[in-house]
Amino acid sequence: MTVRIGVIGTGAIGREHARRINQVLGGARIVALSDVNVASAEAVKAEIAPKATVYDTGEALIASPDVDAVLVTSWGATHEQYVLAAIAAGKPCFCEKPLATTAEGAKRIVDLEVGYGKRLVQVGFMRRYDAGYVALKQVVDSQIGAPIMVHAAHRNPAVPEQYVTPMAIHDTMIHEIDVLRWLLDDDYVSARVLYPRSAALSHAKLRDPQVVILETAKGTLIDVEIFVNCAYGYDIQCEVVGEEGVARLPDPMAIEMRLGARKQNAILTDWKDRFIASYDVELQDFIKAAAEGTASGPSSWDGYVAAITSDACVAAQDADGAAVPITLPTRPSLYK
Ligand code: NAI
Ligand code: ISE
Repeated sequence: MTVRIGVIGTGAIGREHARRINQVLGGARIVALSDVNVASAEAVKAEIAPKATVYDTGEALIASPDVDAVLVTSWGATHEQYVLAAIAAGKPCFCEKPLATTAEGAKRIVDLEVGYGKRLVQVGFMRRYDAGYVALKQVVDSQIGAPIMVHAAHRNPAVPEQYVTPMAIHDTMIHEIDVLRWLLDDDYVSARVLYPRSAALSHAKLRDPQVVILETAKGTLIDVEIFVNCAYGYDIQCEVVGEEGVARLPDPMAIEMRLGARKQNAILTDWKDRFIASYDVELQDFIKAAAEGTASGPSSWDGYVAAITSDACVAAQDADGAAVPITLPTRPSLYK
C-alpha cells in the first residue's frame, strides 16, 4: 500500500519532510499540501510534489478522501487544532513538536485519542531514532550501572530576534525533556533554572545561556545547558554517569584534518543536518504504522508529559533557582 500523505505547514521542516517522503523514503507519497502562506505550499508543489493538490485550509486537507495520513508541521500554536481534527477523522497524524503549546491542549489530544481507542498520533521527537542516542541507550540500559547524573548541552549557533527566554524550554530543550525521559526510562519530579551572566549576543528578552536542573523519580540529577546564541555551531552533548561507568553521546562523524598547523574536525551548524538520518527513520516508522491505520513511536502521552514538564521549567525560570514540582496524572492504558 502507498500511504497518501497531506502536509499542513510547508515551511522549513514541512518542506524537508515532504522532500524525504517523495525522494528518500518508501511506502508513501505527498498528495496534498496546505499553508496559510499559499505561495509556500505552491512552491513545495512545484519543487517536490507536482501531483499534489493545494488545499485552502488544513481542515479541508484532513477531510479529503484522497488523504490517508497527515503531517502537521505548521507553527506550534496551530498543532492542537489539526491533530484533534485528524483524530476525529480517524487518520494517522505525525505532529512536529510541540504536540500543543499548553499542557491542557495536549491533554485534550490524549483524551480524544483514548476515546478513539487506538493510537493515531506520533510526535516528532526524532532523537529517539538517532543512531547515537539508540546506542547510548543500549549502554545505559545494560553496562554502566544505574544512572546517577546526566550532563547535557543543547547549543544553537544563533536564533531569530523574536526568540525569547521561555522558548529556550518549549522550543529547544523540549527535545532533552523527551529524549532523557526515554533514555533513563524515568519521569521528572522537579525543575530548577539557574542563570550565569548573559552572553554578549543575547538581548533584553532572552536570558542566554541558562541551566535547567531536573530531578527524576529514581533520584537521577540532570543538568541541561541551553545556549542558543553560542555562535560556533549546532552542538548536542549528553553524558550519563552511572554507578559503574560513564557513557557519552557520540559526535556526528567528521573527517579529522591536519591543516594549516592545526588538527581539526568540522562542527555542524544546522539541526537539519545534525538529525537528517533520524528524521528519515522516524518518518519511515510513521509510514509503516500509518499503512496499518495506527501510529507508533513517541506518543500523545509523551507529548503531554513534555508539555507538563515544559510548563514547570518555564515556571522555574522565574523562581529564583527554587525547585518547581512536576506531577504527572496516571498514564492511560493505551500508552502502557
Ligand atoms: P516555519 O516558520 O519555517 O514553517 C511553518 C509554516 O507553517 C509556515 O510556512 C507558516 O506559513 C505555516 N503555518 C503557520 N500557521 C499555519 C496554519 N494555521 N495552517 C497552515 N500553515 C500554517 O517553521 P519550522 O521551523 O518549519 O517549524 C514548524 C514546526 O516544526 C514548529 O512546531 C517547530 O517547533 C517544529 N520543528 C521541529 C524541529 C525538530 O527538530 N523536530 C526542527 C524545526 C522545527
Ligand atoms: C528547533 O525548532 C528545533 O527543534 C531544533 O532541534 C532546536 O535545536 C532549535 O533550538 C529549535 O528552534
